[in-house]
Amino acid sequence: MTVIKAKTKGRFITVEGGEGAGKSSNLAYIQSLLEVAGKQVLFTREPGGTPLGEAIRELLLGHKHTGMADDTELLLMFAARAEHLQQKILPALEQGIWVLCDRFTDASFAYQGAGRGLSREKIANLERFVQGSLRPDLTLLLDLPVETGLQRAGQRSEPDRFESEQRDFFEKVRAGYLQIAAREPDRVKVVDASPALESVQSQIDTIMRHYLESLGE
Ligand code: Z5A
Repeated sequence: MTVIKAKTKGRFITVEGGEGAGKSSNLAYIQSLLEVAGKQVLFTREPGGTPLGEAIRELLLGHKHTGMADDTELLLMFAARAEHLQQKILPALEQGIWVLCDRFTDASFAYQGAGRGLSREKIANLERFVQGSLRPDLTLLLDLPVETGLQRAGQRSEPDRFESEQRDFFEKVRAGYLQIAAREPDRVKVVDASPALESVQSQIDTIMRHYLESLGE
């Protein structure tokens, strides 16, 4: 059995947000801020990040299994996550590499928990099983009204299985994310993602600067 170490040398930063929140638009910016600060950064994403994880992502996002049971969806998210942690995230952190991840377990609490209605306890059990005590060091939550996010996302191509959900689902997801941020204000920093990109990046800049200063780096 692999023992997951709680203390690692690199830092683990995750970026979360609802539909069309602008994660993709801001991840390269966050990576560049870290690199300018002298960090070696591994950028990755969930679900996915490994060959097996990307295969699971196709099952989850594609339209082949539209009637997938909620428990199956949750277990597939955590199966991809277990592979991602063991094969990619933990080895990088142990080498002192900073890991920047597009979504992580907060997404399971927001989408499968708040969105689908699965119990927090069920998800927390899987979190403990798959991650041990490992949690992100810092999470940026890009928050914006559902309507704005859907309008932005609507400008893109064919919706995936999640993007095909109704507005009510995304409202629950947003509320779920904001609850996590309220519970863990030290780890989860909320960014107002509704203004122009320049203003969003200025907020991100402040958060990252404070975080690096708090580490004395
Ligand atoms: N999921 C889950 O259910 N449980 C889990 O545990 C995990 C994930 C890990 C895949 O995620 C799905 O998996 C996701 C949740 C679920 N489903 N959904 N929805 P994903 O992250 O790959 O997919 P996504 O959420 O759809 O992300 P995305 O497609 O990459 O969108 P985004 O990164 O947030 O947005 P964007 O592409 O950067 O921006 C959208 C558009 O808005 C684009 O045209 C931009 O140019 C524009 N934009 C961005 N920022 C601005 C500003 N500030 N002003 C104006 N326009 C802007």
